[in-house]
Amino acid sequence: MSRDLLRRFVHDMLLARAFEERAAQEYTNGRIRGFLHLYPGEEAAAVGVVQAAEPSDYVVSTYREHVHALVRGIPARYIMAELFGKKDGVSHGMGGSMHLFDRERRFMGGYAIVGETFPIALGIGYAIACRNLPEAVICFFGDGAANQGTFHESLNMAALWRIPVLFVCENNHYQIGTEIHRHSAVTDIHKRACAYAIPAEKVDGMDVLTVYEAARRALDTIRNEGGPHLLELETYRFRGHSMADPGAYRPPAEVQAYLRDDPLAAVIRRAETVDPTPGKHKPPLTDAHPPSPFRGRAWEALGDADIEALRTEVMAVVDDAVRFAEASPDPTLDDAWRDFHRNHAQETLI
Ligand SMILES: Cc1ncc(C[n+]2csc(CCOP(=O)(O)OP(=O)(O)O)c2C)c(N)n1
Ligand SMILES: [Mg+2]
Repeated sequence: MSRDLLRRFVHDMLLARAFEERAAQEYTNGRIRGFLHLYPGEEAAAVGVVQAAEPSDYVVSTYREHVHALVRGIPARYIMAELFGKKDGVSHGMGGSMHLFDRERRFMGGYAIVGETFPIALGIGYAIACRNLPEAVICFFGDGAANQGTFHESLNMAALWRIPVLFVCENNHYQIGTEIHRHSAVTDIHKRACAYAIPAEKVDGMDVLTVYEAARRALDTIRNEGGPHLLELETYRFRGHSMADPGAYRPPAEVQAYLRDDPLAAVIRRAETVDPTPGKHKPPLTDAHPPSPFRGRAWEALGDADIEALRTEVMAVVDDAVRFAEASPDPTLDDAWRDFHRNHAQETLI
């Protein structure tokens, strides 16, 4: 594995954690209002999958989407400004935390409605399939969203029409305060894909390298053979569902156990260790697949100084993002009115 890619993973995971923890602080300071759903604990999912995508692929995400947007390349300052509701935000302050959108980077939105992402991804994928392009859509969703009707409708049509969508379930075991065994009859979300003959795999979502490999394999298959694919990433959120939720429904021992499995600490440990041994990576949990491209390859370790330099770099990026967001003006009523009319002008009535 290249040292550059390893450095990229460490950089993105550090930036993700620092950005989200700073957003929590700014929410407490009263500078961010409304709902704020944070991602600490789940970073390996967004980093592994989005890094495996091509710039020509599309990403559709949920309301817990800041990190997907960051890894996709939206500068932290435009995301933070959107969280602050400011005019220089990526959605001009009209969307807030749950509605980041950047057409140029093919980041097709965060969505607040659970299950809303499926038909949107399907529509984009349909347009790709009609033109026979070598592109794919990545559709993130939570374990709770797998119980929405749109999940089943969209999987059925994606399989039937061979639509190039990679469905990615971030299974963090909770739907707000409801634990997965109390909201799902089948708790292995990937097993539901077989009802629509969609190939699916479940992997350790706390290990960024494992996630990256699985996403690469899935995207290769989509590009070479067409049709959808589903990945289930087992992960955990360290914070409550949103800033309004102290998360008291989770046993402290459970939270402690997952904290010991921190994906950020894990990638740093890995980056600091030269990997001499074939087969030491955790095998994926299900399904036969080709050998990992990383297995048996040594990589040059990053030293303490490299990691410290990356920490300093991301802290500077986050500080700059907050300064930028503070300095940005509020949108005016005229701005809102103009956006309203722009949307209205593009409505198609049938
Ligand atoms: C259609 C709909 N129903 C209910 C809600 C309220 N709601 C917001 S988040 C959420 C839980 C979703 O859990 P999951 O899909 O597991 O995602 P996670 O928050 O764990 O990332 C619910 C029920 C909503 N936003 N949309
Ligand atoms: Mg969940």
